[in-house]
Amino acid sequence: MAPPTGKRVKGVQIYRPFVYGTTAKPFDEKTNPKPPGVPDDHTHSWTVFVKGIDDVDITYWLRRVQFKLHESIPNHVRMIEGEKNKPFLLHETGWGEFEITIKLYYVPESSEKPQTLYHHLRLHPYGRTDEEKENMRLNGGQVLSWAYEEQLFNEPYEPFYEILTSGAMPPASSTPTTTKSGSKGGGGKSGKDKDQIKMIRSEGGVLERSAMIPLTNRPGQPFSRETEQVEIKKLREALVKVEELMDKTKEEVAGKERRLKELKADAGK
Ligand code: SLL
Repeated sequence: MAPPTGKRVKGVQIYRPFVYGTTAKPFDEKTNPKPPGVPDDHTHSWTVFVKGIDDVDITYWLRRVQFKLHESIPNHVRMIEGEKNKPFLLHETGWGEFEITIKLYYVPESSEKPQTLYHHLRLHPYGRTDEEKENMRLNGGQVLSWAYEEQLFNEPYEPFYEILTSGAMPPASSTPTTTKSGSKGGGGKSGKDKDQIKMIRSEGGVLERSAMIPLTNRPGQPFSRETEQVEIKKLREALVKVEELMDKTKEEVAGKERRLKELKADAGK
């Protein structure tokens, strides 16, 4: 961690969305043949990654990522250096699921300490329902376990603030702001930039160094406002169900209390 340079930008919080997780595929002669030299007991190939939402570059704030794998894997601690416009990723083969420790190292200008995430490598289809598991199986046999996360930089140092915001174009007026506080958003961009923003937004994409979430899902990009709305709808429906169950339980309790009263009254006769 480099010593801090400059002052902190007070009252400003900047967040940057990112995605991390694993993608696994069983070995199969036709669709995923086992490369030579892979041990007999290995059943899957898999990838663990950290990347920008919609695959935008994140190496301007994330310098390197350490993946700590299961100790049974040779050379199980791997450091991946950031390469512009490329995800931090690592390919492996194996037979079992385990927890991967993912340590994020930020660019030196940030003066931020590294942070650790934990992720369970999934090799086998999973889900709350059989339907969810089946959907996963249909996805070309691939098992995706991806998580959306937001990295928050609270009151970043001035040089880092410049890095974070230079090239982060201002969002169009109807879209979320680049900084959560919105106090310094790199304003005053030309009409041409705004047209570009509108165009990219209408296609559901996000801009380089922006904190925008895509509007819609596209192939290979499962995180968007659309997904969020679907999740919110599911939660609302679940809440209605819980309320119905609670009402039913209350009615049952009231019925039992009435019955108890009757029995007591009878016993007292
Ligand atoms: C399990 N607790 O029993 C877990 C451990 C370990 C997985 C899983 C080895 C790969 C290699 C491998 O897949 N280990 O030898 O390179 O399920």
